[in-house]
Amino acid sequence: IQLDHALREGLRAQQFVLHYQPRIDLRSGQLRSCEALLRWQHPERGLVLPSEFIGVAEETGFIVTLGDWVLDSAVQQAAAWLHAGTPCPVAVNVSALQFHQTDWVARVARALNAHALPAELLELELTESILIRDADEALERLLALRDLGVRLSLDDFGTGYSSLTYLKRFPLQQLKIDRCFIATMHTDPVDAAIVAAIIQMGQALQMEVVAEGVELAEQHARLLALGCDQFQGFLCSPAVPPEPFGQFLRQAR
Ligand code: G
Ligand code: G
Ligand code: MN
Ligand code: NA
Repeated sequence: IQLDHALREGLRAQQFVLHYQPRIDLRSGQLRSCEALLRWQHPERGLVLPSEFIGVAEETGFIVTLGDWVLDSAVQQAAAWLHAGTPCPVAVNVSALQFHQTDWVARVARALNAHALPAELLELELTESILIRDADEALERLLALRDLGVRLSLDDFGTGYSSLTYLKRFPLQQLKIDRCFIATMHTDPVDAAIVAAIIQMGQALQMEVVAEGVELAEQHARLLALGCDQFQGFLCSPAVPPEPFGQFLRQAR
């Protein structure tokens, strides 16, 4: 309860910021897009990571308000990059509670309209648990979001229920391999085989496959050999504040 109060105060006091982590094309090495990751700049506690507050925000329902702020901020930032001549698609993490708001699709459309951002520059990262809760409702929403032109990505793939049925059924354009598999793919042959299988399956379903948490050149080399499309991870860069990311974009041009 105390943390919930502090979170609400923090949002009012503009203590939340988005950092951006680059996503790189494995073959060309080019910057393709980025993921927006929420940080709380607490006056006393310093930079607080989502693992310390997302859970509580989900329990109290504050994640809906906070998630609206994240969506609007990320869309505003992507529009600013576009107008600066350095367009970069931005991916936003979506919580179950947000996704299940009855007017969720309208909220997404409103954010895009408010900042005049072309929908294809916004990507929504969903987890398997969101899709499994009410598959019919989820399908309906995903189709509406696809019709808006927003890109849809399945986050943390491999850790949840991983039903192949819904991979086929849902209009998803991207699959993100969870970093727990990437972390051990160069030492554990079973994890290496799982990563290879996920990449093959993504390709068969014509989905873009992204590897998360790539830290080592060896992981990068193996992913490239396996035909993975993109990677994200400390090997390239952690999530950074908007200004250095903007510099990144200008250099990448
Ligand atoms: O960088 P990292 O510690 O930021 O992120 C930790 C976790 O918090 C990730 O699993 C990520 O999905 C989640 N997360 C980060 N930013 C957001 C956000 O804006 N909304 C939601 N719902 N989750 C987020
Ligand atoms: O939404 P998701 O769970 O994918 O959030 C990404 C999380 O992974 C964030 O906490 C981000 O800071 C973290 N992350 C990104 N790249 C790396 C990496 O190379 N290594 C590790 N350990 N964590 C990473
Ligand atoms: Mn994510
Ligand atoms: Na996530």
